[in-house]
Amino acid sequence: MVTQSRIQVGIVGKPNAGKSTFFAAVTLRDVKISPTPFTTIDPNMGVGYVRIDNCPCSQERCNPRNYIVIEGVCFAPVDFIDVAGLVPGAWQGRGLGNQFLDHLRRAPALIHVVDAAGSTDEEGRLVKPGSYDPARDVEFLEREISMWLVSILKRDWDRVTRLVEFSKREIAEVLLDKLAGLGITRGQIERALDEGGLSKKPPSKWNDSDFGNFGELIRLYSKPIAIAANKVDLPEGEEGYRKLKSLYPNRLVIPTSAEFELALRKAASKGLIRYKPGDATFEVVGDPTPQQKIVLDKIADFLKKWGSTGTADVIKAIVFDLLKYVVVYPVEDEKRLADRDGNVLPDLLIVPHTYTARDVAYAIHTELGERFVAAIDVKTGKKLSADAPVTNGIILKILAR
Ligand SMILES: Nc1nc2c(ncn2[C@@H]2O[C@H](COP(=O)(O)OP(=O)(O)OP(=O)(O)O)[C@@H](O)[C@H]2O)c(=O)[nH]1
Ligand SMILES: [Mg+2]
Repeated sequence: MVTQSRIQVGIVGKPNAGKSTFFAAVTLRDVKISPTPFTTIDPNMGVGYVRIDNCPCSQERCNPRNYIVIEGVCFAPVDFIDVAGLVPGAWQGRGLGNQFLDHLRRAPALIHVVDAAGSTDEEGRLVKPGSYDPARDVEFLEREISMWLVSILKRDWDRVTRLVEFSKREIAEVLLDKLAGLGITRGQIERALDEGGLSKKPPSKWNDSDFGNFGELIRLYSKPIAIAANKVDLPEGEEGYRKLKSLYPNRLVIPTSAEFELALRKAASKGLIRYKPGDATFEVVGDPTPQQKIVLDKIADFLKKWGSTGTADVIKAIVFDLLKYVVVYPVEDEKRLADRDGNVLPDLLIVPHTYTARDVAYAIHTELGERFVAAIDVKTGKKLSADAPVTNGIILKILAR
């Protein structure tokens, strides 16, 4: 059985943007949601899923163990963390400050839930929809995330200074020790030092703008952010979404209605409708009350217009576009695509696209990595050497000593 640790995704944004609604919609956890700022104080953690269309289980009868299959579509678990709202100046202690972001240390990517309808100001207070410019949230929130990284960097900076200037350790190495718990790599640190013009600058000479630049660069490389342009179900949401999309043409900006997704998932769990996350439609199978029928009709119109509620698209975009991960199906019996006990495609692994066949073996089990001889791409029958990269959707048999 594969025991690879799951991808963790942090949900961030200002208060009242819909973070907990998004979280509840993807994890079905019952959490506090309300139209007042700072509803969430302690973080919510839960498991949601990334949708994998065209997985082999659309044709095979799978016996999944570490993922699920609904109507031929695969869903792999992802951990989500919903934290308190950030306001401008959080890094200086405004609102609830930024210390709570420490819960996101392990997350390799973030979802920024933005109130695209402009119905809340920068502190999350309700305002007339359309009267607040959602682009301001993108600017301030990303700065707050950078400043959080800077605050971690600055903790015990004297030690960095001593190690680099007196013990002559390399700055990249010292910073790696300091930042490794954030999932930051040496390559990312070197790149940020280089681009910030800081590779040669003694740590004792770093000024606020050096810290700021470094924080900004390391955020870009280590905590990529997808933007969920939320509340597009409100009439003002569409314009806000279009504005964000045109301001940030090279970013992932995805229109969402977390509220509608939550309603659909709740209706599905009550047996009122047939629906799975990411679907473009749903089917009424139960007996909704007239009130429920009105809501469902409204959501059906929304889906016709937007194609989906967007939440599943955000998760897919994070895993496959932002993080560029790939899906691998390890099997032991290549004829039956099964494990030793005949379970068909029991496991699904989501790994970085830079992973080699041997890295996958290590991800399955350290011992398997150590005993790795070669791998077989089951669909093509081609043999892969240890250093061969894996491709998305590959079914892999590992040959070991
Ligand atoms: N119209 C609409 N309202 C939404 C949507 N998502 C959330 N809301 C509403 O926005 C309000 C705030 O939602 P929450 O999920 O509590 O927001 P939050 O970002 O977690 O807020 P804090 O915990 O205070 O930081 C609630 O009234 C939600 O019902 C959406 O997609 N559309
Ligand atoms: Mg909340």
